[in-house]
Amino acid sequence: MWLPCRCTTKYVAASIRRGVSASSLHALRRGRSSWNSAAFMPESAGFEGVSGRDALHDYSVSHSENFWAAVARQRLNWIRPFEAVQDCDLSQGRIKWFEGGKLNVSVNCLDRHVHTCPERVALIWERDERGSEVRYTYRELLEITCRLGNLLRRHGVKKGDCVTIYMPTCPLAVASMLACARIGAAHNVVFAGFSSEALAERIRDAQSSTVITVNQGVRGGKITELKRTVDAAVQSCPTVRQVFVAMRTEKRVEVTDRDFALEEEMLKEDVVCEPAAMDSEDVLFLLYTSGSTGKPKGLVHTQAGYLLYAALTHRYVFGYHDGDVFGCVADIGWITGHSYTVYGPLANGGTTVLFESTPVYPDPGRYWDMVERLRINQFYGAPTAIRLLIRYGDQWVKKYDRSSLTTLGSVGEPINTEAWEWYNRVVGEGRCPVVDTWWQTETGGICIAPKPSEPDAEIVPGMAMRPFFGIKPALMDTEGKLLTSNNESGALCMAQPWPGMARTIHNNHQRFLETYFQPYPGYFFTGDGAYRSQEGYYQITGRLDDVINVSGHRIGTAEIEDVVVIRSDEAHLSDFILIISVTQFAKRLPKTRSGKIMRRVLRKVVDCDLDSLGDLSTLDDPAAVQEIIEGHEKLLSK
Ligand code: 6R9
Repeated sequence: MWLPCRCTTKYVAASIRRGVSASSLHALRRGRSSWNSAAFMPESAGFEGVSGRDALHDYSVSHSENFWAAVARQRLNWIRPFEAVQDCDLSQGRIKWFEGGKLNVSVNCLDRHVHTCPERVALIWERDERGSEVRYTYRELLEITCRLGNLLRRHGVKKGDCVTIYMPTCPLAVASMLACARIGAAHNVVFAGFSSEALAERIRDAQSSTVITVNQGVRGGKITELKRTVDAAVQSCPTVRQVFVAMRTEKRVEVTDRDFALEEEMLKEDVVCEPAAMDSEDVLFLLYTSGSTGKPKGLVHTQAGYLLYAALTHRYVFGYHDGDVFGCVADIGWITGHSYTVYGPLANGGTTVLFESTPVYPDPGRYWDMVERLRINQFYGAPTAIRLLIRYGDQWVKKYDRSSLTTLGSVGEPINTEAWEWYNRVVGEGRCPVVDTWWQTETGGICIAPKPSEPDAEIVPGMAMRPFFGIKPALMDTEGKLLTSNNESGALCMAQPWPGMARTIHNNHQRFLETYFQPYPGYFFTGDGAYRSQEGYYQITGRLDDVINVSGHRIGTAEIEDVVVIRSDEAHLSDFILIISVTQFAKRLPKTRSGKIMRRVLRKVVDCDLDSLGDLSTLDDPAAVQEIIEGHEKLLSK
């Protein structure tokens, strides 16, 4: 693996400098007593009559064009300014932002920070081997990105091509994404845990001729033969012309005519690479999510709108400030890794952690040991990992100094109250706001989260609560009518476009329209259900295709799981227990590799509809499904 060639004393000096600037920033923040919207968001100084968070949110939806134009001008570096802020029509599924504008995403993530602070740390690679982290400055990351960009160009990768990246979370994976952006190619990152069949399907659908991978992966102390998986996959991918192989371990692997040693080839390249001038609406990347039926969907995100939205949400949902260390532990193979490990933090000139390991390797203290060692300020993880860690006990958390933490984030699934409380009380010592962030691959960035809010505004456990700037949620009833009151549940839709939303499904615009825009004409349909409380806060109740209908009441999985998990809440439990007439116990549930329970599979098993289980390529361990099927057969035969 390409390592920065610097002496260690420089790391020490850099971290001391960072420590000083971070603590002086904290002092400044403490001194800010009341809301000053211009200090909070400089652009808002130009928004007439706006003072306070709620007023700023109102403005962002009622004067959406003004809001996004000001933010886009201020926060992105343009090669040519945009002419139109937006050209969107949700009833047609047409979404275009900042047309006429030209920019380069890698310049926005790298060059502009190299000009102002070349030695600031961009990446801290928390390698699987504990305590062996490696830091990359902005200057170094730009250098490897340029070498990679030149290499891809020399090998014929052009604007409009799509490069598949099958790599664990590591600096060369980030540089590969940015190198694609630099030369105008799209990237398609495939989670480096997927099987060769799942990889092949995604390579074929993306029509990639170039794949970038590593010889072997290292995760949780185990070696995975990633290059071998690529070899198997490309057997059925006639489009693939070349495979670049980085060396994560010392192990030599078998090479074929189409393989190139990535680091060796990079050495031959220049450290300057001319960035392509991209249109705002050119494709930045495809990212596949599993569909509940049929093929996985390659959601398409474009340049300016996506980057702007990732940057703005990163800054304001997590309260990220210059000098902070941001620790998002999601793999780069997921949208969370794209938006909050790579694009959001780098667009903001931040320091971002690349976590290669697992929450329990070498022991269940791994996250908190890392927080202490890297002085992480914002930690962003998934409820599934939190629930796992609760079982190992508080001592694994308390062993480490977490005083650097200021904000804790959660994403991927509803976070049940018990997990939320533990995260807040044990991990955050009650002093860090917990932000339960709701969003999707389709939305590009966080849409609903407790923050930003006024400094003393309440945060309700287990609720995503407040729409982000420019986001206007809507709830629909079963007849497709808009629900306008509070204290109601319905299908969660978005009534207005925002720059971060996906633009299409690769090769299948029709499916894009049918899935997201036709169910509720004029609205973007998320597929999730939500409850709007008396106070107007949103709580996600789960996927609507998982909803259980009891005597006309549509009950979301989150609502049931919350009462079943928290057995102490007897009052609630008695309300629901009636609907659980038959219980099947299972050792484990079918989960995706990112930790989401695939509830639709359970439903199909209960319905005895085993022929239409849908896309299972993202399953962590298909054996779990088999166990459930067998358990269900036993139950039926009783
Ligand atoms: C970012 C991400 C999207 C689906 C989404 C919803 C579920 C995500 C959630 C949440 C409740 C939250 N989801 N965050 N449910 N509360 N805070 O996870 O993207 O992999 O596309 O999944 O995940 O069901 O629709 P993606």
